[in-house]
Amino acid sequence: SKGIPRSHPRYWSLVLREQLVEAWRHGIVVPEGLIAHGRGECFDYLIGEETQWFAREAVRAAAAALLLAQHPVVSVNGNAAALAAEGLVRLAELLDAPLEVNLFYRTEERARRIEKLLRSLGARRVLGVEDATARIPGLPHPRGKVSPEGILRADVVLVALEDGDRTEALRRMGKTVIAIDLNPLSRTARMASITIVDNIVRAVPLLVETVRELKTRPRGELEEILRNYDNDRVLAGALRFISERLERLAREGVAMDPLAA
Ligand code: PTJ
Repeated sequence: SKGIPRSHPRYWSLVLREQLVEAWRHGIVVPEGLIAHGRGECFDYLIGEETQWFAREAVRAAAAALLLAQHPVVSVNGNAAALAAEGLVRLAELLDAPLEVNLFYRTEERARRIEKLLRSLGARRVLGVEDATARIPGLPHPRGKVSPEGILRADVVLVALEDGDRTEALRRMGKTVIAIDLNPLSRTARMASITIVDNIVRAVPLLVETVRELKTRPRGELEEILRNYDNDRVLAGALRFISERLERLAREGVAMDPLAA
């Protein structure tokens, strides 16, 4: 990325920030999305900025649920479009599922821009822009707008960086909700059926790879993966991982000596 030296120890983190700011300039991300990302970064630090076992397990279950679904839908908001558009398009393609633009701070202009971005990456079906004529019960007007062909009738919905209210409303509608959220304490993380506690930039490529791997497996095997999956265990695992990691770091010491390096 422009101006960021590759040798910088926080190179990737700076690149992601630049990507989000760029997407904000293009009217894809809202300013609130920049703040939301900052909260995410904090949790990414705590999990060591790597995909841990609890995320791998959730990704496997998510892939199985998406492959078993009758009407899977990949929901896309501003941050998801800025950070993972390409992978989300590939995922929808593999699943033969529609993408749906679904925004918390909805404006028709931004919805159209996100659709355009997804189409430029090869997306065939993008719902939720011109056809958001249905409503999620219990949510205020712009936030509740969905496509009757997409989220409204979906049995499994993948959401990333979502707000807890909408996750809860989707669960109340009887849907399986798969969430990608770095914060294991967020309402979304706790409300979702399957919670992938990982950075969207790592989780989406891993999900694409896992769907590709499991796509040819018999339904029985996918059902078995889902049956053995326990989201409470995965969330508890994430919390325990963080607390044990912090304990260990505190014990071993984290201070750096600039002269020693
Ligand atoms: O584009 P819109 O209008 O739909 O708005 C998108 C935002 C993200 C602004 C909106 O959905 C929102 O306000 O979300 P919240 O309630 O801030 O929740 C976002 C969650 O995503 C928080 O729990 C963050 O910790 C988490 N998060 C932030 N960055 C990442 C992340 N999770 C995974 N990967 C990230 N890079």
